[in-house]
Amino acid sequence: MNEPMVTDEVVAAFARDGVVCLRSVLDPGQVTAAAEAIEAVLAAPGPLTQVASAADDPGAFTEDFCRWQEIPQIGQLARYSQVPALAAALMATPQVRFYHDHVLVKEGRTRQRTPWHQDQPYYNVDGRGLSLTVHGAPGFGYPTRRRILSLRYLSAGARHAPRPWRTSPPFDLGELPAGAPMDHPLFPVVWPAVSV
Ligand SMILES: O=C(O)CCC(=O)C(=O)O
Repeated sequence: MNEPMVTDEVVAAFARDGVVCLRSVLDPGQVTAAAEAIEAVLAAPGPLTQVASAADDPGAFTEDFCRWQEIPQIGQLARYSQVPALAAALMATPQVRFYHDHVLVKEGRTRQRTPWHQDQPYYNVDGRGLSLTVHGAPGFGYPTRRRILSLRYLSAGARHAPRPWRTSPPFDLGELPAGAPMDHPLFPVVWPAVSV
């Protein structure tokens, strides 16, 4: 029988450090789907796309957000892969909502560093969650392309925290009050798994 990927030790490490590395979460077909999704995003950038590198950068750093409803591979991976179950186990939460997808591509030779930061100021949520981990990344000095499909999830403890500034990504949540659970069609429940 396969060992569980998220053991008690892994949960404890995640609670302590805010980050763990889980390998082979996606099968080869899903990795291919993620690569196709990134190509589709680059071929047809959405309204939230941004280039975070300078005009004279020898590469480029491109980001895009919230494409899961248009690009089926992202929706499938975000909602119906084993990722939501792993997120639930790591966050030790009885329910998980999908928050948003984030595609980050560093073209070869880009000098654009990602400065050390944490994501809480970007987000319209408070409560127990993932976004307090400090992270950063160097440029990408190789001739190839660095590709990331990042899937973000919310624990049951996440609460709406409207900000006076533009969040990243920005969300128009209408009348959802401050302090309310993130019960909104933009953030579907993905764990416990729902049938397709
Ligand atoms: O990978 C990077 O360059 C930046 C990643 C990042 O800041 C993020 O995912 O929030």
